[in-house]
Amino acid sequence: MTKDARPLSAAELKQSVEHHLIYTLGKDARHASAYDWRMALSYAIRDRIVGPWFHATRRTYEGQRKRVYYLSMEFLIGRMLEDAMINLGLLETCESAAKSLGFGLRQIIEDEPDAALGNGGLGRLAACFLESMSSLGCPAHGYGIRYEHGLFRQRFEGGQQVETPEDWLTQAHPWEFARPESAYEIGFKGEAVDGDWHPSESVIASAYDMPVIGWQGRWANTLRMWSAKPTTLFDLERFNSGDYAAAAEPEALARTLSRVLYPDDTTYQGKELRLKQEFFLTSAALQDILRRFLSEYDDLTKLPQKVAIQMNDTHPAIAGPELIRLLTDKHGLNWDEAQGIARATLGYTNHTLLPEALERWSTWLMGNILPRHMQIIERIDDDHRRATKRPAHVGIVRNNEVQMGELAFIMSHKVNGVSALHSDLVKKTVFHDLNELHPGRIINQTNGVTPRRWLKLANPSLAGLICDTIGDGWIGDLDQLRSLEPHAGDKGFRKDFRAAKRTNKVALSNWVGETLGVQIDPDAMFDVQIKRIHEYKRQHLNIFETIALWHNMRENPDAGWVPRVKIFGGKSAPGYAVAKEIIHLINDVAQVINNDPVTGDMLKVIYPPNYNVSIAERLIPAADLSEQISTAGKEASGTGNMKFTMNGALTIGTLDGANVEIREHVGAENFFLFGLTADEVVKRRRNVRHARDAIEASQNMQNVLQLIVEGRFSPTDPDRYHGLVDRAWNHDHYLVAADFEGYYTAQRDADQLYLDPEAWSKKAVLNVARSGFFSSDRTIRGYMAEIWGAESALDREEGAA
Ligand code: NBG
Repeated sequence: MTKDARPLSAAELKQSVEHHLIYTLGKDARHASAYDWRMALSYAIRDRIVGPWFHATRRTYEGQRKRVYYLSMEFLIGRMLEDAMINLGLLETCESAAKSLGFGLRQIIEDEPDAALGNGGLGRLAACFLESMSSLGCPAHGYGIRYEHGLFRQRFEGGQQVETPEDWLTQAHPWEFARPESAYEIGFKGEAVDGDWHPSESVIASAYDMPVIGWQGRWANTLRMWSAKPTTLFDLERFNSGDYAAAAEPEALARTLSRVLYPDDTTYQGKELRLKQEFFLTSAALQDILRRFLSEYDDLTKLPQKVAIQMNDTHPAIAGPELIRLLTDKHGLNWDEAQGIARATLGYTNHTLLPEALERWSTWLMGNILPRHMQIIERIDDDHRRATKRPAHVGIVRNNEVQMGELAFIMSHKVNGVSALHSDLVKKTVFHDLNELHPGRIINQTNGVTPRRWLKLANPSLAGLICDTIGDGWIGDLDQLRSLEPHAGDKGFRKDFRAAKRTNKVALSNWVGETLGVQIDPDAMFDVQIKRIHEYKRQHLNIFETIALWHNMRENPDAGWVPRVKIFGGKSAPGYAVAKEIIHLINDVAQVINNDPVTGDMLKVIYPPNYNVSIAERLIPAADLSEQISTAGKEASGTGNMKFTMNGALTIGTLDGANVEIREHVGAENFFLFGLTADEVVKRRRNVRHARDAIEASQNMQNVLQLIVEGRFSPTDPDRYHGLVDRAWNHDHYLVAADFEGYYTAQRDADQLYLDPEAWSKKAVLNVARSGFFSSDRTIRGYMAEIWGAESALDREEGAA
């Protein structure tokens, strides 16, 4: 712990909160609302972060450390107050200070808006990485966009998803520091002649910094987010002539750039504004990186020794051409030198193989928005063609489109996938040819999640039990969970473990009762699927199984069924009609099942709207069963799957993404496996009758489709799901039918095990004990050693890696 982060007493904290209430917020304690107390407490906590933050920056400069820059269009950070309190070790202090000030800490924590600057796994991974880089003392900056509106809010109307804008920034954001002095001009369009680009449009990227504090407050890095501002405030001449709308045009144009997060996840749309956002983030970050580098060193050829830049997916892939442009056009380096430096500095992480997600821009659009970059891209492509003698079908510019995956690959010294299976498929499929031309460039870094937020913060009852049993070393070194293994055989420990789970289940039941008005039984099995709604993730497989189970329960109500609560959470992209139909079906089915007196408490379906990080923090600790049921070969990794394992849920899943490694780690006997493998999926699809054959062989599947098609769940609109049922028979691209029976059987195996709480909890304990590998600390160490060549700036005695 640094001097600046010395322990703070509750009395000192109370004083600091009072001070901020009065002098920062200008509020009298007698009239303070929850919001005021939250802001005052946040400023008081923020004060404690500033010390370690300055210390880290100083240390990085003094040691001339290599710095890592993580470029990402998304950082799904969620709430920050509790996370900061926990990493500073101030949770108890805050509790007593809150008590003496007369407000409830929980209420204050939950008053904070959930910063939803991301869509799903990719954005949440970036947030876990930031936290781990700080916990490990890896000198790093995150670079992102300060979207005014994060991911839309989801409501259900008549069971259908309705989107409304999210507005986290309408309140002051206490964790950020505006840096108006860090501003860069970002140009678009215009003309490029002989390396001389004259943009016809431009905006200013203006920085906002958020400190990211690591575990035990030993180190803090910066998340720098760019907000777009106009180059000229408004056109005074037009204003004076009375044309107010035209006068405000420059401002409107700029604000649009950082106004909203694109709500698509694993789909690419080809919208001009999106390309502009990507360039806005990338150019601002690179200008800032070069400015910082040149403030310390004068030789740009040394850039790769002191700087590593990671591209989170292809979204910032314009970094290759932009870095070359800055090095040649602005700093006078020659082409070959610049290209070499850029490549040695850049790394690229691929997060998906779905063809609809691979970004490509028409050469017309690229040439129009970024004319100079289009020239550079063509030259990179020509150089690559000449240097590698590649086959004709390989290249960056193909079919009049710029392939961003190929561009990112060719401009990076390392390309990584996010799980062992995924990295293997990256080599065999999307980048097959480039992998042959550049053997060794593709490596794997299996994803991870931070145990500070996903175990200690989200699950205090289990975290407390673990600390009482093996101490608290696991929080900074998750492999230590191994020492829990012998306790799996200890009856007393298992009882405590079940009690911790039950505490979380009771809390969730209460919340569900209060917010959704549905009573659920905390002793039922809580079966949870939370993630974006997508056909490949197969929420429809889950709801089909629910329907089959309900039908069978009704046929034979006294067969000793294991009570279940099926819980869903997740948003669909607004334009994704099939995913929206699945949401509608889940809600329709819930309506019927939850009101059926025959099945009663034996089966409930719960779908809280507006799934986000905070809801995940409630659901995961309360889960018994984790649904990871994607079509094999489609889910690059998954990270929710890891959070469930860490929190003692058993997984029912396919051999997809990181499920494969989870199963290897926890043991095949502690995992409910079903379904086709990635290879089998490819083969099965060749049989055009695959769905028909599977349905004809499954009475369950026939019953399900029959119930749906006859309008059992949509009595006022019996035709509602004809399209869905037709697709199940005739266009089942994700092989729901082929995997259905295996899934149904695995579910019944889960029921059997649940009937024996001792056996179930033994397996659950082993899942926790063997989840150490899935810490994002391990992942970040891998990136540092194998991609970035970066070292921890913390000494061993300070708890470095
Ligand atoms: C997602 C994958 C997930 C993976 C996360 C983080 C995109 C493009 N990809 O499987 O679908 O866990 O990335 O790597 O969002």
